Amino acid sequence: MTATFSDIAAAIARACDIVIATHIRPDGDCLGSALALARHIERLGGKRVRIWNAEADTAKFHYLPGWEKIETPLDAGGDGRLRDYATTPTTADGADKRDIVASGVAASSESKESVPSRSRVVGGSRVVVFPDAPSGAESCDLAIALDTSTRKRLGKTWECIADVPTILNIDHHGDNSVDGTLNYIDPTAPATGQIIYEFFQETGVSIDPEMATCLFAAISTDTGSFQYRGTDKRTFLAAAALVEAGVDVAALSIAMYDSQSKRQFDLLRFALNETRFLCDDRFAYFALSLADATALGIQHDDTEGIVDRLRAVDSVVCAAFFEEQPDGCVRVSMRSKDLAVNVSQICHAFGGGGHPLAAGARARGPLAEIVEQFSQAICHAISQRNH
Ligand SMILES: [Mn+2]
Repeated sequence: MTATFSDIAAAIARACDIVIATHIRPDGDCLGSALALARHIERLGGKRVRIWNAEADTAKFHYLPGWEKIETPLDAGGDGRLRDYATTPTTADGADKRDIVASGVAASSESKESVPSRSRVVGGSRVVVFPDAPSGAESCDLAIALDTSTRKRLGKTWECIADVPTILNIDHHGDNSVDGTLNYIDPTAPATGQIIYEFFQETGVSIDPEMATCLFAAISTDTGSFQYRGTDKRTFLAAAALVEAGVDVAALSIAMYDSQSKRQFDLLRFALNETRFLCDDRFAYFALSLADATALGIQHDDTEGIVDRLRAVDSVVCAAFFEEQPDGCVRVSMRSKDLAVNVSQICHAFGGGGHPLAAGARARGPLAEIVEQFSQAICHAISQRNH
């Protein structure tokens, strides 16, 4: 069902135990939006609210007030470990029995414990009991997915919230397919942070400096610092109101944009050397093999933003970054400057998606083959554009 802001407010008002779910490869938009919304819910009082992300390391978002509250879904203890969540076959009586298997060196006696089916009836209504609950009494009656266009993008978090009675899906991706109980999708918003800001504004929520900082960061990071298409008067009005509410723009901007590691700089230097141009310099791409990533000592998320550098060349209409993954997949990240070259459509053909001018996919196959397949599709789209 399509939701209005008052539906969202009512769903939050009704709920007692709320989980905010954010996507894998988290960005400033999903985490900033989640933290601002969580703070609002906390201020309402009488509710429990948690923010979940399936990836353990969100420390680079330390500039978002409250970032340390972000948890991995099966690790509410906050020790930073990400646990694998293995599903065992359904039992004869239909109950779904699951094991939690701790991964890595920290595996201990608790590493394999049976947990009951997560869905049960409490006080006449169905709630979900999470397997991480020490007493088994922990429950959740509202899950809010933010900035996430597909269930898959939530990673393991989706498995944990799938049975929650009400799933509220708030996003700005036009191709959102999460299909929650309540859906608020606004593709005209350049960031989920702007939707959350407008929700606060229209439902009379006062925005404190911490919430303002989170939302400003969300909007700034998703609009390429107020540059991308979709950034309009509405965006600047939101930004102005957030600055008025207490954002320290200069300090926040340094934390967001002028704090890359030397390792990331080395990767950029390598990327600039290795970038290839095709299609009369209108398509630029950089392909990073696992061997080169290892040699450079690349860590999770170091590659963020590389593709944007390739787009900065004046002749380039479309830029792509290919990253070989340890699991045999290639992660593809694409940017376009022209709506006639719709990278979301191209990525869809390979099982991915996103926005018309910024999209991604994961394709299985050798790096060189994937590069070739995408390059053909992109060059075809670029050449069609001129006819
Ligand atoms: Mn976003």
